[in-house]
Order: sequence, then structure tokens, then C-alpha cells
Amino acid sequence: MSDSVEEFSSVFQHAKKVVVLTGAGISAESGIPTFRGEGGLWRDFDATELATPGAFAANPSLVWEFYHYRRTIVAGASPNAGHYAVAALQRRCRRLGKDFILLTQNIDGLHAKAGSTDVVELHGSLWETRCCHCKAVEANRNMPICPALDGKGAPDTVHEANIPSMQLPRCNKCNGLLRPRVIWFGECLERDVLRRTDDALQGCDLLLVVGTSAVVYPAAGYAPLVKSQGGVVAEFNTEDTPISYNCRFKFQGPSSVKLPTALGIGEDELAEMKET
Ligand code: BV8
Ligand code: ZN
Repeated sequence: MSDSVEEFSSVFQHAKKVVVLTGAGISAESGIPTFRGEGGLWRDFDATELATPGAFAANPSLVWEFYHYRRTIVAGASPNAGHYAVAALQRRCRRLGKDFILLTQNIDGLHAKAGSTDVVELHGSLWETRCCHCKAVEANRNMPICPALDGKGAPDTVHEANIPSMQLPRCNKCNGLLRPRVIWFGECLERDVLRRTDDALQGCDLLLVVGTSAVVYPAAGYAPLVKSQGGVVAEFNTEDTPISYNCRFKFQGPSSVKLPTALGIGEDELAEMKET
């Protein structure tokens, strides 16, 4: 395993199809708690206990409090140098005639805010809803998303808001109960997302894996897949993960530092991305 920027740069020069896969770690330095690091708990719940259809069916008020809390955190967050480096990489690949696709497990929308385009949001978006009844999907950035959630969702209270269903977010079309348009554990990724991801990984010869614990499938299977087809995998993480042994490159440290350094993206180029 190497952390040589020169070696990585030479692999990048020869790459034809570059894919970037990101997880919660790339947004950590924007102040957004990761899932499995400290801050990953909300009240006494592990985030993964709330990100399930069963939790929502049992207590939609509690799950909406959780997502309202995350919307509140993300609404006040800005992209960091890691997000801007990914956006700059996409622009560089376009200029060099290389294919580039960004796959993110994050639902915070910070990649788009940093200037990345055609982002594949594997697990959906905090900023969209889906109607449980008529399945209508809508963008929704209202804060709060409904009056009853105003001031709710505090991570350090034991008092659940117990909002009656009719006061939770409701569909403009059929008045059905809305849910966040995110993929919960036990739910399949959307067909179009799976198609775009398969297309991305087909023939990928350089995969950058940034800020993910690599334990959630199907995303955790992408690095071994790319390696099995002869591609090079580079991991950017503060820790080792189950895919680290699979990676030809490991840049250990915060992605806001390691990504720009490994990609040779300087302050001025990052600042330029910030301006766009
Ligand atoms: C599926 C959306 C087919 C919501 C998320 C039993 C029943 C059902 C399914 C399963 C089952 N057993 C296994 C499965 C499959 C399951 C799964 O993988 N489970 C795991 C836990 C074993 N997967 C699914 O259910 C998927 N669907 O497989 O469909 C199917 C259907 C039915 C039955 C079987 C199969 C759906 C998975 C999507 C779940 N939704 N989120 C929401 O966000 O609220 S997943 C959730 O975890 C987030 O999306 C998050 O992105 C994702 C992964 O977490 P990470 O992003 O990696 O974040 P984490 O905190 O873990 O790690 C952060 C990393 O960053 C760390 O490594 C840290 O070191 C690093 N870091 C921190 N700071 C920095 C940093 N790195 C760099 N710089 C820093 N500064
Ligand atoms: Zn509806």
C-alpha cells in the first residue's frame, strides 16, 4: 500500500474512467456528525436504528424529529475543501477527456453545493420527500418542513414530540404522510441509481473511496469489485477500514487535507471552485 503522491499522480494521468465514492467522513469537517463516529448517536439511538422502514412505521414522529435535526444541521453547513477538491477533480477530468462519476452515500447535498454535477446520491436526499400514499417525490427545503417540527429534534432531550400523524409533513397532492426520500436499511436502492452505478463501475480504472467505513452494502462492495476488474483503488480516511487492505493507495488523514494534496489541487483552485 502506498501513500506516494507522485505514484498516485502517474496512475491518475493514465486513468480513463475515474469514480469517486464518498461517505459521511467527507462531510465531518463541515460539522455534520458521521454515523459511526462520536456524534453518531442521536438521543440514545444509533442512527441506523432510525434509518429503517420499521422505525418509521412504528413512530413516524420520532423519525421525522431525527431528520428534522439533520436538516437543521446541514442547512447551516458549508462544503469543505474535500468537497471542493472532488468538484475540481470532475472539472479536471472533463478537461483531460477522462470519464468521471461521483457516487455518494451522503444525503446532505454538499457535493452539489460545492459545484459537483450529476452526483449519484446512492441513499437519496435529505432535501426531498416521497409520499407514502401516492409515491409523489418532491424537493423540499422548507425549514421547518412543517410547523409541528419547529424547535423539535434536539439530540439531548428525552422528551419525544409525539406529533400526531396529521401534523407531520403531508403530501400536497393527496394529503398522504410524507417520508424523507432516503434509502433506509432493508430497502433497495432506486433502479435508476443502480443502473447509473453499474455503468460507472464498468471499466472504472481508478476508484477514490473517501470517508466511508465501508460496512454498508452495496457501496461497501464497490472497491473489491473495481480491484477484481484490474482497477486501482485509493482510500482517503482517518482510519483503517475493511477495504483498506484492498487499496493500492491509502492517504491517512482528514479528506479536506489529503484529497487536495494527493490531487495536486492548490488553494487558488479550491478558492476558484468556491466562487463558482
Ligand atoms: C440493500 C440513508 C437490498 C439514510 C443509509 C439485513 C436486512 C436488510 C439488509 C441487510 C441486512 N444485512 C445486510 C444488509 C444490507 C444492508 C447493509 O449493508 N447493512 C450493513 C449495516 C451490514 N444494506 C441495505 O439495507 C441497503 N439496501 O442492500 O438492498 C436488500 C434489501 C433487503 C434485504 C437485503 C438486501 C441500503 C443501505 C442504505 C442505508 N441507508 N443512509 C440516512 O442517511 O439517514 S446508510 C448510512 O450509512 C448512510 O447513508 C451512510 O452514508 C452510510 C455508510 O456510512 P458512512 O458514510 O461510511 O459513514 P460512517 O460514519 O460509517 O463512516 C465514516 C467514515 O469516515 C469512517 O471510516 C471515518 O473513519 C471516516 N472519517 C471521519 N472523519 C473523516 C473521515 N475520513 C476522512 N476525513 C475525515 N475528516
Ligand atoms: Zn401523495
